[in-house]
Amino acid sequence: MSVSLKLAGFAAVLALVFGVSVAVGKTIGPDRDGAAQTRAADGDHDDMGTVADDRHPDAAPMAGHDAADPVRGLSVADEGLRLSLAATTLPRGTASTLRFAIRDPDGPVRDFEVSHEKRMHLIVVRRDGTGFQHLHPTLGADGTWSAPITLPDAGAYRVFADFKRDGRAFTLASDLTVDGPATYAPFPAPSTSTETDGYTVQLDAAGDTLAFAITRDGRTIETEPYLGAGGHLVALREGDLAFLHVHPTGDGVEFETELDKDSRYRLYLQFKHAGRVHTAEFTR
Ligand SMILES: [Cu+2]
Repeated sequence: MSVSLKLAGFAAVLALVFGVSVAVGKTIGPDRDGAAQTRAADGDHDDMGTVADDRHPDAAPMAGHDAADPVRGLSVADEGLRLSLAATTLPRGTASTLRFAIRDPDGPVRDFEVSHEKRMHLIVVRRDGTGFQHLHPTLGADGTWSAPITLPDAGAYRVFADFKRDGRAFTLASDLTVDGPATYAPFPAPSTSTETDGYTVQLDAAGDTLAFAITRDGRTIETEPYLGAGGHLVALREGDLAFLHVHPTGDGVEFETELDKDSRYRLYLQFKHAGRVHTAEFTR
């Protein structure tokens, strides 16, 4: 499978960043051509044509753990839909607006389904796993999604659009750059405990099950419903930022995952308590 020069260059940068070789068989390239030229008819789509063929229409919303397609977020286009960023660079440290559309061959798509209380979930994270943001953009009449965003650090970011349409869950991703000097670090060392906003979050991993215990001032807290679940877990794989968005198996914060045993992941657990959403990060 041929890869464009810029993709090869991009892969080289990734290899530098993460110190690992990068699989380039799938399209993970920057969407630098701009909105005007983005059409699902180009090579990206063909590359991915077989991935989702067996995805069942009744698949669970945003089913990152869908057995048919456990790895998501490596492609800018899939099944005729393309994530098209209005701009591929944003200024550093200033309030700005991230605009994008999901396009099919006829133009911007507007008929999204509500999944976990929203029609679009947008994850923005720097390539080294820092700066995680989970946003809920608003859809304009012309099919353009927009979300206010501030990116304090320069660097290469990954933008994941997580949505559902025609009963199918999609995670399309594209690259976004914030110009300026950037220093990247590998994922932090694996840990089973972290602090966030005064909460202590413990990770108890057993096989494919990831259970979290959340305490504040030494007392266990029960999470409040957040987007229709007791918690949300996003896992990003080191090396290619393959994306998993997992929802709890029950009311609590316990998740069934299909993490690749030989890879490291950055985990982002989001939970709501006392009316606010908190994010706890782990390396697994
Ligand atoms: Cu969301």
